[in-house]
Amino acid sequence: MPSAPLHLIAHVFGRQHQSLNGAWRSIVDPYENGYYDYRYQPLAEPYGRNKKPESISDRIEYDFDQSPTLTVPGDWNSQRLELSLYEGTIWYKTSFVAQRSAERRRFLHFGAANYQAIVYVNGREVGQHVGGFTPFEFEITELITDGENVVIVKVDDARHRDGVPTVNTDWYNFGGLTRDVLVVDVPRTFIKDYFVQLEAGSLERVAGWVLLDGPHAAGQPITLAISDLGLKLELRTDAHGRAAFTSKVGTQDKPLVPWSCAEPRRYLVEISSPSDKVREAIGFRSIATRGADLLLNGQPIFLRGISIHEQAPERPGRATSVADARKLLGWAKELGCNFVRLAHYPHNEHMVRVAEEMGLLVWSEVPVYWTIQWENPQTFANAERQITEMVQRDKNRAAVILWSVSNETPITDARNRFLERLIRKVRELDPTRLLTAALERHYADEHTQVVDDPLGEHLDVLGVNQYVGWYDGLPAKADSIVWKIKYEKPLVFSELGGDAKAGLRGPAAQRWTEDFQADLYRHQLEMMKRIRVWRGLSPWILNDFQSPRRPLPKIQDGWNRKGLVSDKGEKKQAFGVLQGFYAELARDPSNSSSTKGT
Ligand code: GCB
Repeated sequence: MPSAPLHLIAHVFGRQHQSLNGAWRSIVDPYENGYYDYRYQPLAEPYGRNKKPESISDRIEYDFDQSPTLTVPGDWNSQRLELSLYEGTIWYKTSFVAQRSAERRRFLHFGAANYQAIVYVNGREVGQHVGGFTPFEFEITELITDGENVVIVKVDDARHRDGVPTVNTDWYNFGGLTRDVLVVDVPRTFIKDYFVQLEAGSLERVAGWVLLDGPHAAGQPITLAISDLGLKLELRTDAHGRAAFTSKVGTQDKPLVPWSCAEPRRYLVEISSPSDKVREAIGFRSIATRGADLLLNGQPIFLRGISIHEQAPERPGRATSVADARKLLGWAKELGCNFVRLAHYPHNEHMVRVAEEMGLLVWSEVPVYWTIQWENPQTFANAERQITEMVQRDKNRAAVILWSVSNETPITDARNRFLERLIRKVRELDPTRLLTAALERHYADEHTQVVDDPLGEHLDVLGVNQYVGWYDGLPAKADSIVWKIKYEKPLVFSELGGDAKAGLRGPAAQRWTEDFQADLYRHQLEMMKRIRVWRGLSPWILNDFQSPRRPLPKIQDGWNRKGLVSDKGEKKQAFGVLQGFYAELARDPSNSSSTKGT
């Protein structure tokens, strides 16, 4: 079976395209009857063929056009009550009108489908994709017919022990075509991809490449211009259609204003080839470490963050739209954040683009979560592919400063080898950003927490999840904890926190109350201030999110309640505590890491 080609088209929303968002016909198929026969062999004519009876005696046992619809983008779970805990296959069908063209090529692009997709166009299988949170696309130029064209997708969100993530997570397994679907329309030879960023560690030089695809990709002239920076480069593609460059950027009259949280400046980059032209607003900034310091544009920065799941604000289901991104990230801004951890998988592209517009730095990660099969080569290939797609999609986003390879993974040799390979892969794909992972810590004695995970050696920034005061004792326990960090590297507490049911009040000692959560944050903040290498935090989490691991009636009811904002949009007391701390920090950054600490 063909799998989706690895190289994605850059900035699909900026290309000529037709959106396939909207109501798609759907067939729920728990036994995969539309794919396998009664001997469990793949059918010669799966539902993807979209067969219709040709005579009154024909027996066809499905009919997309009489079947109910599901909205795309969107998870199926929140759209129909009977699908709320459904895991398995649903078939989707839509159609679009097009004309064949000798000059144009068409690509069918999916923002994401959770978890596995098999795609058919006009009855032919065009390919498959595994991984629920990254984009994929197939060229369909030769399959287009004049008039109506039918797209059918088998989406299967069954969890697998060898998958990425594996069967066990603390988030809802939302299934379906959860992100935008587009038909992208490009010239025969077109600008497929480009990487335009500052050279690692530099504020003066841009470096990157442009990739042409098509019959005339080799030896072609390419112009790359950033007129607001007085830059115009004349390049030529090599035999592979690629043109690499490095150049000084900015002039005396037009100096580079780096992208920053206070001034998220972006520049219009225009790339043209003989047959194509693309434009995109791109920001330029540098990100580096020096000892335990994190430097944005050469200046030390403290990450005032919050973790976010792709949970829709104020309703069940996945966040899918620009409006959702604005709402979620608007809360982060209100909190006083300059940083968001987009957990635990790549979020939709709108989130990253809106974050960039708002001046929020981004940590982006892949769902290498808890207990992946470290020894399984297929599991590695799956993770590697997901991380490649994540980097490909967002490599030109100035907001993204950290790629994270994993979350709370148990230390073993096999795990270390797996993650070290993944790190090497990301560094090859993107030499400009920092690498991190959300690590665990352990106790050396009753009061000493130690971070000495061997993976730390290979990371630029240490992410550490810890729940002192929630899973680990009561909030006051934080007062006596001392931290020993093996590495002289910036430390970001990538998680901390506890559950509170919005509106539930009581003494601070009463678990599940807003008061308990607020008290926990106060103790946590004081503890973290004592750590010398502490350079940021992204507490768990911005808003309550759905998780089947959270059944407690009247309190959780299927929701992880560690949000600072409830599922109805109410802000809990702890929101104010963190907001107060961030306001203080923004006024006086020296309040973050005390030099007297451990
Ligand atoms: C964690 C996980 C996160 C969970 C959280 C919790 O350590 O990284 O996915 O949701 O704890 O609430 O327990």
